[in-house]
Order: sequence, then C-alpha cells, then structure tokens
Amino acid sequence: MKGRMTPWMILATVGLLVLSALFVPLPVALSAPQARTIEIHARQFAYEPATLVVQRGDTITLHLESLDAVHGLFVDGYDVNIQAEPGKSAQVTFIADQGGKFKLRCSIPCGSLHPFMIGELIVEPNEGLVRALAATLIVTLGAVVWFWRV
Ligand SMILES: [Cu+2]
Repeated sequence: MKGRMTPWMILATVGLLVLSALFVPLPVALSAPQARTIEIHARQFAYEPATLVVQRGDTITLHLESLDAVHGLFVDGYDVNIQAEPGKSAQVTFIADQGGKFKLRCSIPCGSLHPFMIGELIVEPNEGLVRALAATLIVTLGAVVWFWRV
C-alpha cells in the first residue's frame, strides 16, 4: 500500500482528522482563559501574597489594599500601575498576554525599605491548552495508524 495514496485514502484520512477534532478537544473548554481576581495586601515593606501565579491569557483583576502607608503597585512589562491609600483599595484589570516572570514594585516611596518592596507575577503557559492540543494530535495519529494498520 506504500506509495499508493489514492484519493479515497486521502479522503478517509481527512475524515478521520475531522472526526477526532470533533471528539477530542473537550479539554480545551476546561483550560479556556479565566477571569481571576486577586486580593493583594500592601504594608511596609511587602506584598501579601508576594508571588502571583496566573495562566497566560487570563484576565486578571488586582485589588490592592494598603494596611498602613500609601503604596503603589507597578508591574514590570505590563502597563499596570495603581496606588492605594491606607485603608482604601485600588484595582486594575489587565490580560496576562505575555508569558514569563515580572517584578512587582512599589511605585510610591513609602519608607526606608521601599526599594525592597517587591513581588513577582508569574505568567505560566496555558498548560491545559497545550496538553489538549497534544492529546488531539496523538489521538489523531493513533487513529490514522490504526486505520491503516492492515
Ligand atoms: Cu512602598
């Protein structure tokens, strides 16, 4: 059968691809980008939590609340910069469209250790999506191999 791809075989292969595309991508729905709200408390001289982990593509709303002085929150690499007065909160919404690690910095001089008031935003690749695509590919190849095994 090698070297003899008849139009009928090509049609059948395409049919298998379409069929597997219909049945396999269910996990994609589970890994769709989410809207997430994260509460951050700021005080001299730290953020709580100091590390934020999100998935790429998520829509992130940050609620910044200051527990003492006026603090800011600036995210390196993103156009995000908010300030919160003591006892008040500020918020910003953005889409985590760049993967990687980004420093959070206080953008308001708030005291002696202000330069050390940092945190981190970690934007992870959307693993669920990657896995779903890989699963689709493997199942599709498996189906094709199974179909032509005789
Ligand atoms: Cu500060």
